[in-house]
Amino acid sequence: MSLPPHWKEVGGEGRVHRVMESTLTARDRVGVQDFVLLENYTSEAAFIENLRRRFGEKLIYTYIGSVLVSVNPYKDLEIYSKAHMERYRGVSFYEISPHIYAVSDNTYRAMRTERRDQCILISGESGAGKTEASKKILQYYATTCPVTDHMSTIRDRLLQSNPVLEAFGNAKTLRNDNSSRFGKYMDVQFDFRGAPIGGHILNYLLEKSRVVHQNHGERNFHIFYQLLEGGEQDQLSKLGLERNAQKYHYLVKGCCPRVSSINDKSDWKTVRKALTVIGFHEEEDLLNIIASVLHLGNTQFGEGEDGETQITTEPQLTYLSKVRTSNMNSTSSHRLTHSLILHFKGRCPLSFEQAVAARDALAKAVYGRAFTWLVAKINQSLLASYKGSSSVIGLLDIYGFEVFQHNSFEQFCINYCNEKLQQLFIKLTLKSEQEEYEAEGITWEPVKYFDNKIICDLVEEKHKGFISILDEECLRPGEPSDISFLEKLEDTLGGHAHFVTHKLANGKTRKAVGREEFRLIHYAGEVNYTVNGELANQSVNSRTAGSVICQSDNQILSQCFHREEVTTQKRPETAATQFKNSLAKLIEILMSKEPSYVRCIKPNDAKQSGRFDEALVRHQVKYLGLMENLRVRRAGFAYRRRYEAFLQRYKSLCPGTWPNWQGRLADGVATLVQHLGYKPEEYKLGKTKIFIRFPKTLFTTEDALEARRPALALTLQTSWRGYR
Ligand code: AOV
Ligand code: MG
Repeated sequence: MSLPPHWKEVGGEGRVHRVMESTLTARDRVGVQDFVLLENYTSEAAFIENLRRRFGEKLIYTYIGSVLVSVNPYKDLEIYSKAHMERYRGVSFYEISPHIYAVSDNTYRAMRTERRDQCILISGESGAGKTEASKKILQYYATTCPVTDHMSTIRDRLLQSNPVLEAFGNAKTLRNDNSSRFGKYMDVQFDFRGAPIGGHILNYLLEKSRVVHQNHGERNFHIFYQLLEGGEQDQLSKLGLERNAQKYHYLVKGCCPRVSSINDKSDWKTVRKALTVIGFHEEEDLLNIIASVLHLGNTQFGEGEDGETQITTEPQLTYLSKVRTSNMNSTSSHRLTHSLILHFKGRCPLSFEQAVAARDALAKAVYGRAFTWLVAKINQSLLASYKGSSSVIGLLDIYGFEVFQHNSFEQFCINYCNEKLQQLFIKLTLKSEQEEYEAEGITWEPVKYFDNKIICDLVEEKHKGFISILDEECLRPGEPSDISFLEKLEDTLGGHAHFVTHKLANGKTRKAVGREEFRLIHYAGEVNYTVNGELANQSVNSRTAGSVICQSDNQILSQCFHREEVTTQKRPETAATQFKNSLAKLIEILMSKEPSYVRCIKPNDAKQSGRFDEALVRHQVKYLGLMENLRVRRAGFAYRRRYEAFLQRYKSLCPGTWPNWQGRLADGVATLVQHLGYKPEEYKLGKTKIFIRFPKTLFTTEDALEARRPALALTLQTSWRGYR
């Protein structure tokens, strides 16, 4: 088969030719591979049908302009080999089928050519494939970027940080056998040659409640089971542990010690190896902490002779005091007892329930701090020694919008985080569209969309936002109360279009919202949050326990609990304010970079391959804001293409431009589209690009191209992205 001469030129060195022949098969062209090409782009049904058809052909990736939509296949597809990675190197989006590697590569090239920091924001609900996507991106860079011997250490550490963080921060939930229970933002730093030279991780809101409680069918964090299954016998004996998860109260709440898809024993080996690669020397201290949490969980309380609360499980206490100080003595043991059973304020004895709560709070605090410490440790190992100019690509793998039967403070934070990210998405997408129109000298036509800023304000506005009210209630003298908090919320936020309680304006009650609940109308849907225990959670203060711990000989623990923090009289910031501040910082980081988006979708709730549950997908399409995204993308002009690329592709259709156009590119394109019969309302010519309003115009031109070259099985109708 002889190719039209101009095809060899495109992409240079015959790359496009090779790419087209080897990758775009008939199967690849099922549906449209860019949603902007959908004829009926406002139809949600057409959107879902396109996803479904492609998913049926194992085509899990589809674009909306520059956004990658990914549907979890729940099976290993043969599309992640080194050969696949090679295929995506240096190739434009529109030349090849959609892939996470295309996003990885485009981002990398944009960073290198424009010298601008990039970030890839991965979102989607639990189990949709966010973490897998972020790992694939990292693997792509690790494999395709140039590295020297010295840099291979950093590269390996970047890769190995994953198994460690997953062991400590992931757990089996009902939705995902390997669910990340923390948010993660990771910067990968590249030098001027494009080699990875360092990294930095920020972690967000670890779900600490899991340390002491798991819902039915769920587990605690993987690391506990890994240690018990994989740890050597003498190691376990030293830690006073038995090789049986059933023995530990903190591990049996979910009645699910084993998971068929998980091999704790081999995962333990992987984690140990990863810790070695990271250059970790505090393993003993770390194991001590894991063990101490398990011992804490087994610490029981009873009533003493005078009705006071006592610890009834002596062995645990002995062990715990050992953890803190290597030279065990009776004072330390005594102090810990006190920290557990005495209230730090006024030293009043704790009731049985309070002692249990204090114990659990201590376990959560210890684990949470150790996790943060671990992240800091990994960051040290990823610190670049290189001081020259560098650029970064940030990867954000953060929890998606969540709605459960009962939603608590943790869901509130997660959903608030999603509001902020949606806000960022709206700002940046609209901003970049608008900027491009302006740069090209084309009139910007405002796009209608729902701006969720109103909900962000509801949560975070100074003095009258949700978090301010929560802080005020927690900082008020006396015990904070859930009821008065709810009343205050009502006083301040009642009447807000996105805030609802059980009280109706006419004095009646709304059945759908309980008395201890409030409802937020998020951009993605309505969620009822239970206030019950909210404040207790917020003001739980493990200061007494902390003050004992900060004297510990355990290196990790003493670094985790700083003395000043536990001796200060000031109440610490509430968890909500801390979270708000860390989110604000995250948004600032993201705003300073050029974003790319990966939107992950979960096809069914059964973790099954080949099953596409339309209702479930529709729900996600809605709350990921995909239709909105498409609408914005299509609002003005569906496509834009640089003049040279447009001419290159279609010049054979017009005698005036074939075989080569000699004049100004813009004039060449004008000649070409005039010959093709484009109507004035169908297109606009900018400074460097042609903007085409409807896909149909383009399809007609594509059809004409194909009619001219029947031998070339090429349908850019499906692959043409027209972006950048
Ligand atoms: P998540 O990160 O989005 O959930 P994961 O990335 O952990 O979800 O994916 C869940 C599971 O789906 C994985 O363990 C894999 O078994 C499977 N999976 C995901 N993506 C792929 C893929 N591209 N190919 C094959 N299998 C895949 V959560 O962390 O729960 O929000 O908090
Ligand atoms: Mg995850």
